[in-house]
Amino acid sequence: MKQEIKLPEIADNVVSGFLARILVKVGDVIEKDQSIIEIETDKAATDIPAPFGGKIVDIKVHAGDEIRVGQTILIVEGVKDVKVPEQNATVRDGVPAFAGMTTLLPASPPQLLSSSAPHLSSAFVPASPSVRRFARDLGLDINRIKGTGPGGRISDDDVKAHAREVIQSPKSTQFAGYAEVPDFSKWGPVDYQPMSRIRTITAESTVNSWQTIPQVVQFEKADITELEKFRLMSKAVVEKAGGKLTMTAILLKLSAMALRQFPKFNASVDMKNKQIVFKNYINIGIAVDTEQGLLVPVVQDVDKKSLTELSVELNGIAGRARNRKLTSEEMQGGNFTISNLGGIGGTSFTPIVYPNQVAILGVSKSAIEPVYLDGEFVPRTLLPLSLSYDHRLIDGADGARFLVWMCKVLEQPFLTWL
Ligand code: CAO
Repeated sequence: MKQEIKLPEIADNVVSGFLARILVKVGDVIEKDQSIIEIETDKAATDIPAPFGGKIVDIKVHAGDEIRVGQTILIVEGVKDVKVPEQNATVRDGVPAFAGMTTLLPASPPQLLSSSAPHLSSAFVPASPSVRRFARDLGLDINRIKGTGPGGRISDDDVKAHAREVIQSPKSTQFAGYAEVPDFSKWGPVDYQPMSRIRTITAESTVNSWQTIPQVVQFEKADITELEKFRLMSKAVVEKAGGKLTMTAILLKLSAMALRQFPKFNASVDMKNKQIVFKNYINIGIAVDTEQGLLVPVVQDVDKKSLTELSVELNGIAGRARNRKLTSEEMQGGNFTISNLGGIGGTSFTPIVYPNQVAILGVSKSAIEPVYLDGEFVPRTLLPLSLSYDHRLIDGADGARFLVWMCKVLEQPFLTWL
């Protein structure tokens, strides 16, 4: 009696797979559960076992084929043990799998092979999971790689050859140029203005940051009711010294303390050398809004200066920024930045981390709000803060701890003296 062996279900919603190897040949006498073919999907390489034994009289598939569930693989004669249609399925990590199945993703969660897993398309690319992973690790699209193996199968060497092509292509070493914008005058009158140097630098630096730094923003409101009283009381002293005791000056002082307390925030990520650069000095950039655009001068050695000294220096650099009198040294070497938009308004915003820094503190406008304290609502002055940080180095819990610490000190500044 002749009997067909068909491709059984491999996993939920996987409708087909790539035939990597045929493990038997016509004339072989196979036993039930003997592996007959090796099939690969996006997530796993699987040996398909024979559901019954017998002599192989025909093989209906070829290496390199995409075969679908239910498609005939072999014809077997002299069939033994025909009542075993489930093909020795086992369950691994909650996922139905066959004996001999190799899950290629370490500690793969069950859903990887479940209904959320992508279906293999009819345009299935013949490449083993390890080759796919290799291409993915190099940032290459497997669909663009030409396979030189049987049936166009892609090997490691094909991936390497494609990588060499990409690296050597002029496009990868030369900037391809910005995209053309449409002719807006088709829809109404327009004026053209050349982009200033400051605008160009801001555009390039923010794009650099956006493309290279995975950013997360943490929000918090600090109760600065008591601090505001202190600020207003102490204003005159600072004014005598030629400064202005504003929230920015206070945050400068406080940020220096926070950077000492949380050194990760005073660091840079060096991906090229796979290292973190921890800095032992504390220089903080201050975003200054000028008529020409945004400038970010840097206050050096903030931790070594008093609040009065910082207020005077802040006044000086903000003035020089607005009068275009900053030196290039004053624009360099920042480890962290403060961007205070509270003098203008707004309840919150998400500042962008500067390249080569790992965090920036955004400050919005303080306002009196009702706060539930000791069983009643009382009016308190709250300062909204937003901390954007580089998730390559700083985890969510680090970000939350940093901002909570800052808020506590803003609420009770004397805590830092204890
Ligand atoms: N909430 C409420 N009021 C605030 C405040 C806040 N967060 N921050 C400042 N103010 C008040 C100040 O107390 C001051 O009030 P008075 O004139 O009544 O004293 C007023 O707003 C103006 O402050 P200032 O701008 O003179 O002083 P500052 O030291 O607080 O800020 C500077 C200096 C340079 C940070 C600010 O002038 C500036 O340029 N901010 C814009 C920053 C910016 O553009 N950021 C976006 C960059 S992109 O991320």
